[in-house]
Parts: sequence; structure tokens; C-alpha cells
Amino acid sequence: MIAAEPYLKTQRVAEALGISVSTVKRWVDSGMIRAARTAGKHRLIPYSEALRLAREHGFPEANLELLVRPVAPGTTPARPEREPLDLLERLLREGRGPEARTLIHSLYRSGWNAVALGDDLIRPVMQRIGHGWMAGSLDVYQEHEATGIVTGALRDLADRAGEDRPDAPLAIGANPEGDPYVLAGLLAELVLREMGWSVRNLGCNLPLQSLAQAAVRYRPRLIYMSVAHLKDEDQFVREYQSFFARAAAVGSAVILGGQALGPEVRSRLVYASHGERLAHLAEFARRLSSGSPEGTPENPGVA
Ligand code: B12
Repeated sequence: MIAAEPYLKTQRVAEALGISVSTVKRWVDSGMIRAARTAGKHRLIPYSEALRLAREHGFPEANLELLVRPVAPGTTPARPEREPLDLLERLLREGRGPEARTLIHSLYRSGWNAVALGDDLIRPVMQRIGHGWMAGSLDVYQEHEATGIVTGALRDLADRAGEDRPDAPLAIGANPEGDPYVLAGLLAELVLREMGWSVRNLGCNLPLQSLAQAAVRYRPRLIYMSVAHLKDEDQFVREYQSFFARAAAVGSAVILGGQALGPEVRSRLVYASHGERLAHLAEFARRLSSGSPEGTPENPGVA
């Protein structure tokens, strides 16, 4: 059941867009902004209407985070719960790309870092999209469209994360052959770029033999692998072992993650670290760049 769209008071919209309440009221009265009226004739503005306004007018002072929940003066905002998730799910289900992008970008601008975007917004919202597909309330094309919209928004953020500094530690990453998933890899790239790493995101569906070639050529400090779908587990384990031997030989620390890497298949692999969340990747990268011993291949198990 999709949550009903939140309606906002003119005060809240004015604050979030950085404009005066009287301007908001005037725009409602002129019909420029769609709104409802309470019994007491107060103007109430649909959330997505505020988003549309922000996108179409690009308000420099906008802080759309304020639309999500009231912030009592002087208090540091706790991480908001459902509202951004409900809204992003709605926008993705309806294929409303520009608004979804504005929402993701404005949450990022207002303090949701890459770990929060990945672990607390995009993962749960895409789970809902997956449930919708499984339950038949969503068609495959909508799942593809949703992924495309989120991929575009994240690619933008990763590209804006600035040039790779020549002295920055290097990370490379990919999803293995037969695995078409891109979002977790893109989020991992954004997490590491935010932390000052230079990153070569080699994308999805990459044969591990080729990832090993890249490791030998670039000698990265860190290799991240996301595995969301395993076509043939035994073949993967075989190819992984020869990949890992070559990665270890050039001193790269390998961190694994992804929905398809359950404890059984992991018990057949050697790696420096494994994580269920991007928060684990961030912690591992922090230790590695601070040079703490856990980063070395022969010292596995920093979960
Ligand atoms: C989008 C999607 C697709 C898209 C992928 C598009 C693309 N280019 O990315 C497409 C359409 C290709 C697809 C295909 C399939 N899909 Co699909 N897909 C999904 C969906 C909706 C979202 C996955 C996603 O990207 N999530 C966003 C990312 C960010 O979240 P995440 O993967 O969970 O990653 C988090 C953590 O795992 C972790 N993490 C991930 N990687 C790493 C790496 C490191 C180093 C670390 C530390 C952490 C980490 O951090 C992330 C953030 O918290 C999921 C639903 C779901 N529940 O996730 C179904 C889902 C995964 N798919 C499913 C299935 C069954 C399939 C198909 C087999 C369907 C079919 N019959 O063809 C195929 C298989 C692939 C293929 N061969 O084509 C099932 C899997 C069930 C199962 N357990 O096996 C799911 C769960 C849907 C469902 N509810 O049933 N899918």
C-alpha cells in the first residue's frame, strides 16, 4: 500500500525554498502552485508540488530536507524516517525522473552522505520496488526505469565529487560476470570518492579474470566487489580464487558485499573484509587509508 502524499503548510514550503510566505500564498492564489484548502481556508501544498516548484525554479536557498520534517530551532536534525523513502518510491513507481533526481540531490546536499543515501534510502526503496515486481504491482520495465533514474542521479553526484588527486589511494571495483547490477557499485564509488579515494568503477558483468588484469595494472590499495546475482556458484568460486591470488600478489585488500554472497559461499572464499552495508565499506576504507594492520590480506575478517 503506497503511503498518501504529505501536504505542507505555506510556512514550511517558504522555509524550504528560501522564499517568503506571502510569495507562496500569492502563487497559490494565482494558480501557479496547486494546493488544497482546509476547512479553515488554510492553504496546503502537496509535497511533490513543492518539489516540482524547486526543480522548475532552481531556488538557490532551497533546502528540501526541511520539507521532509520540521526542525525545531537549535536542534540537530535526526535522520528522517519514512517520508523521503515513501516519496522516492512514489516518484520511481510513477517514472517521475527529474523529481526523484531533485529529491536525491537535495537530500545529499542537506547532509545525507553516500553511506546514508545507500544504506538508508536507496537500498530500502529498491527493496520496495523489488517487492512490487514480485507481487506483480510493478512491471519489469518500471524496475528498469527506476534503476535508470537512480543510476543517473548517482552518476551525477559521483562525477561532481571532483577529480582524482594524484596522491589519493586508489580503489577499483566491479560486479562479476553474469551480474547486471549497477547501483551498489556506483554507491560504493561515491562513498570512496567522498572519503578522498580515487576510484575506477569498472561496472557490472566483469569477468574476474579481467578484474585481476586491472589489479595487476593499477595495483590498487582496495578492490571492492559487489555480487547481487550468481549465475553459477562453483564457477564463481573457481574464478574468484585465481582473481584473489593475483590481487593479493600486488598487495590489494579485497572487500566483498552484495545480496548473493551468503555465508555458505563466503565460507569458500578468502578476502580482507566483507560488509552487509556501505557503512562497512567506509569503515574498512578508513582503516586502510589510516594504514591500520587489519587492511592486509593475511589478516582477514574485519566484518
Ligand atoms: C534493480 C533490480 C534488478 C535489475 C538490475 C538493474 C541494474 N542494472 O542494476 C534487473 C532487472 C537487471 C534485475 C534482474 C534480476 N533480478 Co533483480 N532486483 C533488483 C532490485 C529491485 C534492486 C537491487 C538494487 O540495485 N538495490 C539497490 C542496492 C544499493 O542495494 P543492495 O544490492 O541491497 O546493496 C546493499 C547491500 O547489499 C550492500 N552492498 C552491496 N554490494 C556491496 C559491496 C560491498 C563491498 C559492501 C561492503 C556492501 C555492499 O550495500 C548496499 C547498500 O546498503 C532487487 C530488490 C531488492 N530487494 O534488492 C531485485 C532482486 C535482487 N532481483 C531478483 C531476481 C530474482 C532477479 C532475476 C533472477 C529475475 C529474472 N528472473 O530474470 C534477474 C537476475 C539478474 C539477471 N541475470 O538478469 C530477486 C532476488 C531474489 C534472490 N534472493 O535471489 C530480488 C530480491 C527481487 C525480489 N524481491 O525477488 N534485477
